Amino acid sequence: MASSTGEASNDKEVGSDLRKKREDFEFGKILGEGSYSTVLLATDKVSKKLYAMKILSKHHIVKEKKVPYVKREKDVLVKINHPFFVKLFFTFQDKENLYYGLSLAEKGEILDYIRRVGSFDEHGSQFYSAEIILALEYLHSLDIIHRDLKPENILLNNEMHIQITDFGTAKILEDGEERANSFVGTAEYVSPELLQSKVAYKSSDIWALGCILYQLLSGRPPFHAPNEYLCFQKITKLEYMFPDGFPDHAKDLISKILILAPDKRIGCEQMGGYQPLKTHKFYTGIDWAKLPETQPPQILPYLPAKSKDDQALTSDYNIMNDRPLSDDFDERFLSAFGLGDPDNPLKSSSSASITSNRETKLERQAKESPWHQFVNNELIVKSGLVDKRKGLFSKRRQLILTDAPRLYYVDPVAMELKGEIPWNHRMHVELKNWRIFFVHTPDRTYYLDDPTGHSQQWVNTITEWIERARSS
Ligand code: 3S1
Repeated sequence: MASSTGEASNDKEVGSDLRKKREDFEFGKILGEGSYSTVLLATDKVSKKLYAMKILSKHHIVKEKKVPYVKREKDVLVKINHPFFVKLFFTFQDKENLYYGLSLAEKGEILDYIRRVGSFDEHGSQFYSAEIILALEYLHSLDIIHRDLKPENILLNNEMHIQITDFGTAKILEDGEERANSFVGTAEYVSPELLQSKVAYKSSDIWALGCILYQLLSGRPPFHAPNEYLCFQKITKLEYMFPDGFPDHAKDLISKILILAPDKRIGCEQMGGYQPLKTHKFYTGIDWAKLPETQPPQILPYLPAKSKDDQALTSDYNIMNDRPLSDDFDERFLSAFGLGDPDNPLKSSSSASITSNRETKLERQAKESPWHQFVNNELIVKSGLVDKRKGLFSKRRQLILTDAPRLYYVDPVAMELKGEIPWNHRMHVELKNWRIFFVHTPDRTYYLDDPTGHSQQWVNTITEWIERARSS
């Protein structure tokens, strides 16, 4: 393994004091874990500089026959010098491990931001996909194909610019070589040619970019499926759709990227390279040369406004959602007194009566409520159907508030508990209009739509329980 970094021998010959060693660093939290490596936060004890230290176990790499991939990654990292890629500052090794000192991407994965807000607005999607394009243009100019580009590998630095990482599966093309063999990347971003003939082209990375842009705007990748096999089937059949509300210029661009033939995709060499991609209408206003110095836009959710009568149910019970959030009709004072709600028998109970009759009510709830099975024997305070929105997609859910207090959501067709909005003392609820309300938690904002138009009642009741939980 000594030759894999080519530095152990150097160490002995020169006896250099400059070479860093494990003891020079204070190690902190885990930043990420892969199958063959762990990345730890590390502080240089002398300079106090922070790094992302990638540590690979020599024994494990040899045992799993990953030596060529480890070499590949280092070769690529050494070649790369561009603001949109993580930088390799130093390497060293000891008896057990290889160590790579990488730039720290303080803000983590772009994937976390997509999850947090659902999807990015047009400006944010334009900006971040433009940064990815510049990064790929640079990488491809070095004849390197990434082969596993995905939102988990697109990190953000403190200034919120991208830092692409993970070159373990990258391929450096030899002189005149146009394609690379064998490796298959992550299901949802993998190109059809990689699936079918196991060859990757530079335009296989552009395919992944198309998938990522689609995900930035809609919240999920275009070939999303319950398992890998179905995902691969969708890719080879080019089976994807744009949900309502998807911006027209982005649709046009993605349609020109997600093309089965690798030599027909916008941005590939045969189609004139990066120029046609960078001058596409979707990128109007982007100053490509100044991108690394441009202040990134604030990440805002994409909540396009549209007509009132939506609810186009698809076969898998997703609703292509395009409801107006800009409809700012405010019923804050109108519904402050509350209307009768047949689904919520306990609605008007005072705090005192809830506790005094709790056991009796629980017994009745166990007998009569179809939702009782999901709530761990807690008393249901309010429950009703809402559309739980993620990006441009939404799903019909039974939202259940209990006196724990907890907020559960259940798939009302499958009658399956799907999850829970984690209760947190720092959470708050925001009324948007008569149908839409937000539950803000430290990790995520939940966009909820009460199709009956009584969002105010949800806001009131949840707020009441937040305050009650806070004061007790
Ligand atoms: C393993 C799995 C590692 C995290 C942070 C997933 C890599 C990771 C990582 C950094 C890096 C991930 C690389 C360079 C970092 C991605 N700098 O800060 O979350």
